[in-house]
Amino acid sequence: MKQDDPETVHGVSVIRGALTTEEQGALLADLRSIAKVAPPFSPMTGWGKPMSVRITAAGRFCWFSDRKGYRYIETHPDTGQPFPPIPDLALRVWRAFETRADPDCCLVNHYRESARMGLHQDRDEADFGFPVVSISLGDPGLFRIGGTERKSPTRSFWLHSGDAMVLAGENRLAFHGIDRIKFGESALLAGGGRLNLTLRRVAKAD
Ligand SMILES: O=C(O)CCC(=O)C(=O)O
Ligand SMILES: [Mn+2]
Repeated sequence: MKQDDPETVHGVSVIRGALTTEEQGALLADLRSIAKVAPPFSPMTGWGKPMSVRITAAGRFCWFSDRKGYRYIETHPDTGQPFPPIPDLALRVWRAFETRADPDCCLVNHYRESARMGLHQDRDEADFGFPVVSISLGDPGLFRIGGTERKSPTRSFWLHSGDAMVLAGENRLAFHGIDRIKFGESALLAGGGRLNLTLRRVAKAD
């Protein structure tokens, strides 16, 4: 794992190739085990349409959305079971950025061919002093980031397999999303697609 100083891409800290190809394969295997016990699902948006991304999680919390709104849940919506532990490799990436406490949520997003994620803020966590750390696997995703208001100007850049990125400081509450992916460009996922892990601290750290 590469833990050297992150580079700044359009004002965002990114470690390009934080995970080696071998580590990406190992993390993918961990995610497959997670998906077996916590099957990915498509949360409903506020206006009753399913999101194009499928999600699952590891750790204590999983983000969830339905007509009642957004929140974190502690048991899988279909199985009723708690989520499996966060993979070690993902914890090691988090600790390269934040050592005061470990994350209690590792959200896993799966983008298939035409999936995207609209501009949003990550603001359902208790303490914005903790970062959101993202790890990308598989096909490149075009990441867009703006400011703390929806109408703030945005800029975008590609996130590639193995890249780690952190939303902290002035970027912690920045609007961001994924415009599209370059489906089939990476060989990591046999059928194509992109996986993104976001590590978060949802509950207040003791
Ligand atoms: O897929 C990504 O890179 C971003 C994911 C994201 O913003 C989220 O899950 O809140
Ligand atoms: Mn987000």
